[in-house]
Amino acid sequence: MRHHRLVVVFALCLTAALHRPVASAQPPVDLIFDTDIGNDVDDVLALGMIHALQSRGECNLLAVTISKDCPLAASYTDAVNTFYGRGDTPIGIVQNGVTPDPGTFLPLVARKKNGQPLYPYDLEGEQAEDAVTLLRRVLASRPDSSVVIAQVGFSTNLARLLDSPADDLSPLSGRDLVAKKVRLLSVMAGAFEPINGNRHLEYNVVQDIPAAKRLAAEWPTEILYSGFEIGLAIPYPARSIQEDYRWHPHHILSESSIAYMPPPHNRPTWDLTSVLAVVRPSHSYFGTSEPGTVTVEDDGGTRFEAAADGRHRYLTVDAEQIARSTEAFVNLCSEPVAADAPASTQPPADQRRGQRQPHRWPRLSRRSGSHRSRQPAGQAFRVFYAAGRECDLPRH
Ligand SMILES: [Ca+2]
Ligand SMILES: [Ca+2]
Repeated sequence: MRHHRLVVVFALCLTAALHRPVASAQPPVDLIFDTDIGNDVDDVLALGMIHALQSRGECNLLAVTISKDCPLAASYTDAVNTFYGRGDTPIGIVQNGVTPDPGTFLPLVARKKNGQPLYPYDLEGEQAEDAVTLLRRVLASRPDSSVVIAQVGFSTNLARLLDSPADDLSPLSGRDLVAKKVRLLSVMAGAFEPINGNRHLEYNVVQDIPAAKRLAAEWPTEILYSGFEIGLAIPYPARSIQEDYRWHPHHILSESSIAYMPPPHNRPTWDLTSVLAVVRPSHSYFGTSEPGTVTVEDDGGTRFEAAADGRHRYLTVDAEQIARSTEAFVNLCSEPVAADAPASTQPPADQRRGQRQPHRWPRLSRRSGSHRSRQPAGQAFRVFYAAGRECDLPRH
């Protein structure tokens, strides 16, 4: 009898373990994602990867703040968060910022199928909170030295945060609030190697040089820079975009990638590197430089000078690390949404009909024929891309 009970308890524990995300040995990283989402698609893959890491218990997305001054970017971000079952994630957006054009894939949020939105959201961009206000509110609510920020766009929001005065959210100035609450800032910006033999003026810096200069000079915590050369060395495989997302008939990551730049195209993983490096620091996906100081020059160039007491480092990567980080990016970005995600992330009802497990995504099956064999390679994406051709071609 006692033996029987033990078996039952063991079976229940095993069942529970199989149906819960694998918890990391480390506590989840409290993360703020500051992004220029809409300008290039690596921001989107990075946000999807954050959600996969959160589902695995490795991070906790506190807020998304947007440095691209386009209201549609806030709605699109809400749609991505909703796709992953986290539509209540706070979103803030820059006021009077740069790059206001909607670009190529933000307009996907308007797409409908059978009269229903393909990517539901409930945040109209004009209603999004001011990014600096949201940053102050979130930081003030968190334990000291606990928050990690990944900035993968312009430095506009974080430079303004430094300048923000005490208010009813916190008695601290922005600079003091950051010094108290932020543990680490991870930044995709700059270049710390020549690119094709030339000094490279990196986009995220060039779009708001004064803000990038102030961030480098005045930000009070350690900064980990991912230079242009790191993401460039780790291309996200086009094969993955074309094949690994078919568990969903309209996956927002793959369809945004295709709207941005039609495959086959191995897009660099710039923004993904800044996230993975700080959520999984113990995995050695990257190396780091010695400590030093980054200076942003008047034309947007970045210069690093080693110094034992410097607060800055930059990422390095070797061939073995490129192979391992690529594998991690592909697996995390394309990982199916947890089966217990809210209904908003499920496929439309007409696509669920006839499935034996209506609350689960369609899964690839070797025995019954894979998605690929039932659906000729690339067909679903080509059909959708044809429907989305009013989108502009990529600008760079
Ligand atoms: Ca929402
Ligand atoms: Ca970006």
